Amino acid sequence: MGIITPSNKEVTTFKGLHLYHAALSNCAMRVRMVLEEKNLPWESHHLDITKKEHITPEYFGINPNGVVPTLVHDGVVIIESDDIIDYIDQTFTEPQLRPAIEQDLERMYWWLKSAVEIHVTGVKTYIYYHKMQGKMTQSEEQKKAYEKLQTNEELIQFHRNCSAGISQEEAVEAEKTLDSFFEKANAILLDSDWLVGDQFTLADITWVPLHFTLAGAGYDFDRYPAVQAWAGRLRERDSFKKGVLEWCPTF
Ligand SMILES: N[C@@H](CCC(=O)N[C@@H](CS)C(=O)NCC(=O)O)C(=O)O
Repeated sequence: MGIITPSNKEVTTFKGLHLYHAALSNCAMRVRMVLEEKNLPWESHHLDITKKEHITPEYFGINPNGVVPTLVHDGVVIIESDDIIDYIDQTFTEPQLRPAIEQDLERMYWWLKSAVEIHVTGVKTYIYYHKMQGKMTQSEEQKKAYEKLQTNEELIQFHRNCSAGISQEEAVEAEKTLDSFFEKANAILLDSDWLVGDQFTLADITWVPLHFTLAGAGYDFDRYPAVQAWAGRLRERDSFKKGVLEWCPTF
């Protein structure tokens, strides 16, 4: 996905960095952390997703999936958190948040893509079941408005399912998916401070908001002590304090 042509042309006149985001969104936390790591000034367009502020024709005209985050840089619109953080790192190169070695770069992208791939079936399902039940339910009227704007079938199905109530079986499957990734992360982090090579990269920034929000939703990280130690190191960074905790002190 990455760069798109928005139907809402207003944003194409924007100058500088503008971020459409939500305080509690783990996808938005990644982007805020990267902006802080690079010390870049940015303008906030906050949308309270629990109040459905993102479900408007104006916002779907900027992000056709109607999700946060969306970055607008000098009128260029970028969607999908993994593509956004990659774009920022390639555009504003200091400090570099990617490894120099090709093989490590592939590993870094694997962690980025994996997080996006399991977002709905793993992360969102687990969090909505354990933490957000009731909070994101759409009324009949909201459902109609949403389905008129939304063309992404996976998201339509997810929100229908959410309003009907995510089942325990789905939540258990989501947990299994998450377990497989955190087991792998734990094995890597037993011998290394960071997920890829010996360098702090976009891979760590991608996954630490998942640790933060999943822990807040009751996911048991005590099974993964090396992951816990890694999250502790990340929590010490200013980018975590500013990009995550200042917006969302607790999840
Ligand atoms: N693949 C997208 C997922 C974005 C996403 O699902 N964002 C959530 C917050 S973390 C959202 O906007 N949820 C509101 C909704 O689904 O209506 C990305 O990585 O940017």
